[in-house]
Amino acid sequence: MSEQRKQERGICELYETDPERADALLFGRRWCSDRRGFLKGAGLATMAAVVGGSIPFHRNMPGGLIPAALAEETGAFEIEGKDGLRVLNDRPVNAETPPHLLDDDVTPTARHFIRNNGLPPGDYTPDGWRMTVDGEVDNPLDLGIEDLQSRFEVVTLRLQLECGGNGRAAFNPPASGNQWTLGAIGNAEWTGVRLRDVLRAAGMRDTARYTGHYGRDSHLSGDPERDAISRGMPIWKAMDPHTLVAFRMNGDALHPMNGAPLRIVAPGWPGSVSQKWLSRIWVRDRVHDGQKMGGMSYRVPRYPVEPGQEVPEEDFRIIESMPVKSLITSPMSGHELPRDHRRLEVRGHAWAGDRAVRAVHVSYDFGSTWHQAELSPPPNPYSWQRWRARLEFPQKGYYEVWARATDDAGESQPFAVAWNPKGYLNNSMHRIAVRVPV
Ligand SMILES: Nc1nc2c(c(=O)[nH]1)N[C@H]1C(S)=C(S)[C@@H](COP(=O)(O)O)O[C@H]1N2
Ligand SMILES: [Mo]
Repeated sequence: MSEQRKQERGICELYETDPERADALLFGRRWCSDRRGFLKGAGLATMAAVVGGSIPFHRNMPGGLIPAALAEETGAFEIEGKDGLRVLNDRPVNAETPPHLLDDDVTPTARHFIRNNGLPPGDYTPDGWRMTVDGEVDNPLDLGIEDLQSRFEVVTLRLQLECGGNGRAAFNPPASGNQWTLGAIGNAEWTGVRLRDVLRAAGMRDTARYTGHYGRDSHLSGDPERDAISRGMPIWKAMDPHTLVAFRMNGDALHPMNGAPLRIVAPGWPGSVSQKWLSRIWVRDRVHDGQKMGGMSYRVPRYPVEPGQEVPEEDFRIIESMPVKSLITSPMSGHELPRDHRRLEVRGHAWAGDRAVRAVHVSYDFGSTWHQAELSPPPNPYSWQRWRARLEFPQKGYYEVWARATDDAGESQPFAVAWNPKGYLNNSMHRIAVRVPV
């Protein structure tokens, strides 16, 4: 546990305690575009201008150091093909999208978050890539991407993918792991084949209960015997027609950090089920026991617990569907209305794991009154849904706009975080600040 904590320390935190190591880690990265080139040759005056003040101890600054002030800024570390993401960690790479950059109905690839547990494979070319299906099947398969395309129906769907730990940063007492705020969610358009069709072609036996997924990334330790992550799902979820083996993202090849050239997309469930860099599906006669299936990984207590409470491991259950949630994607928090304006369109998305969203309500008086938003149906099941509300503020002042979605089973988002030891499933309401000047 403490080892994992060390390895998963956020880069900003690392800058505070050990800037030289942070620096070394950053500069060792292949997937960083060469931002440091700009800083390396930069004189002290430029550096001071960038951080917004003179640097009294500049003589002590290690060469090539990216000032923490800059490191904390969105976009200070760039990942090729990604735009505006906030990098939480570089080893493994973890990056989330600020809510106002998630306004599109279809999340552009450049704005889809990244959650890596290990080190990506380095080779993402589709030619020669193979995936196997074995275990509780009569005809084990060994397929290339072209085989998938030619043997099975190819479908395109908009699918929500959210990390089980999205929102962890709000837990108190804090939970270890990536300190995601709001942006470990995306709704890209994925093209691939139905996992169901592949499993049928493999002649799945009656004894099949669960899938076990394997990818070509490696464990952080470098030990080839250990998997970075190997999770799975019950057969009924694998057989859902919206669970895909995907080879295209928004009409193009997958982004290397989003699992190129082949991945599972099991929408509505913790993102960890959606194996990237997919190489094997092991059909099992029992619940899979791969890396991060056991212990407290992607598990929550079976009953409500007090913040900070110790929960015995046998009282945990595997997370399945993610809970109902929404985001305000416009305006950005901190928005100030122009003078003499009182009206504002507020909009965003809502989603509900395996369920659909039935309603979204918005409040600007700290939850005293609620206004029903206009809500669009999903273009296909498992896509997030657009909502909009037109608000009129009664007078000048500071407001908070809160959004609360309700799913088709009547469950709504809570105001407070329902605490659990590993910081999963935080679906508390998103709120933004709005100022009405006059
Ligand atoms: N092979 C592999 N697959 C993986 C992971 C990983 O580290 N390795 N991370 C998982 C987790 S925890 C999440 S939330 C999603 C994130 O998908 P994304 O990085 O494309 O957003 O991928 C999942 N699939
Ligand atoms: Mo995740």
